[in-house]
Amino acid sequence: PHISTLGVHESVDEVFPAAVFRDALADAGPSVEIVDSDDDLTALDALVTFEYEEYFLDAGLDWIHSIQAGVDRFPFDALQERGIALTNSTGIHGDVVGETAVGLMLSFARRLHAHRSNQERGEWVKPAWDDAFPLRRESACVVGLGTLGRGIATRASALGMDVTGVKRTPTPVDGVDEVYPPEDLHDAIADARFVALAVPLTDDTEKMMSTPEFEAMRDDAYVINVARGPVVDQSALVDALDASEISGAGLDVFETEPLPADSTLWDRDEVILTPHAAGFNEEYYERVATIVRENLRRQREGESLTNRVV
Ligand code: NDP
Ligand code: 7N6
Repeated sequence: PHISTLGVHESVDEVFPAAVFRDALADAGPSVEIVDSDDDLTALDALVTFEYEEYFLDAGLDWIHSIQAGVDRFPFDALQERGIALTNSTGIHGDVVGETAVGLMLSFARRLHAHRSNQERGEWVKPAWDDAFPLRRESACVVGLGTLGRGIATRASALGMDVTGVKRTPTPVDGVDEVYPPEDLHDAIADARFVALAVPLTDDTEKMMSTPEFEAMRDDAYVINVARGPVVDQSALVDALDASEISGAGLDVFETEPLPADSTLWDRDEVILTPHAAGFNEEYYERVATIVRENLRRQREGESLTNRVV
């Protein structure tokens, strides 16, 4: 179908200004307009959005583009029934999320989070002699080896770490010494100092990290979650931290976001929380615009869409 009018849903403001994104697409072909949840979408052919709202389904759209890689909130069957194509933004976060995940590992190893907390109290406190450790020769297991997982694996490897990983098709991945299938998850995580989660949220991955997995992990290990909150059984994680089954956690995503004020995760020395910000960067809008521009070209030339999910 020919796309002559493209909407930009105001919810993209959560990640970048809608107007900056609209201007980046000014020469892309279609007329581009910012819409909000009160606007009638029926004049649009396609919509770029952060949130999913039910009224998108019956607006006669041909195509919805998600500015996130994770599209777990979209109803695939309902989109399919109405013939609405859904594309996502996988492919654009490997470097920044890789830097965030490995930054969390660096913080735990070099105690940066502890120093910052002491700074806020105006306290000069040295770490205990055996608190800090070198990352060289430590091991990381990266669960999910797509854009995010590879971004994490190459950076962990560059710091001298031994890297293993998990994915359903256990084919070799550069910089990853051994790739395990999901049924061998316990073997994969058992020796790792860091277990970094980078899978999409699906029926298979929901709560894939729960009590048995935390028990399988080393007592001095850290879990890093930059995937989706429900990939971790959050109450099992709290129990594992309380029981010292693992040492700590670096968490960018949570079962409920924003993380409720009464969550016991807020106030723990060995938990670093980031507000679903691992992917944030000043180039985000331009990276999404590149995918959208490419798909507009493909639509014009009758080619199949890239990053197509439905
Ligand atoms: P990709 O599709 O590139 O990678 C997903 C990887 O997960 C693939 O290697 C896939 O391999 C693997 N995988 C899928 N299912 C399973 C499973 N059941 N067990 C083990 N491995 C599995 O996606 P991205 O790397 O771009 O993003 C991954 C997810 O991370 C997104 O869906 C999103 O939820 C989240 N995300 C979070 C961000 C943040 O800001 N915190 C930013 C970007 C993404 P295979 O098919 O072989 O199993
Ligand atoms: C906005 C979050 C994704 O799935 O959740 C992330 O792509 C992006 C920076």
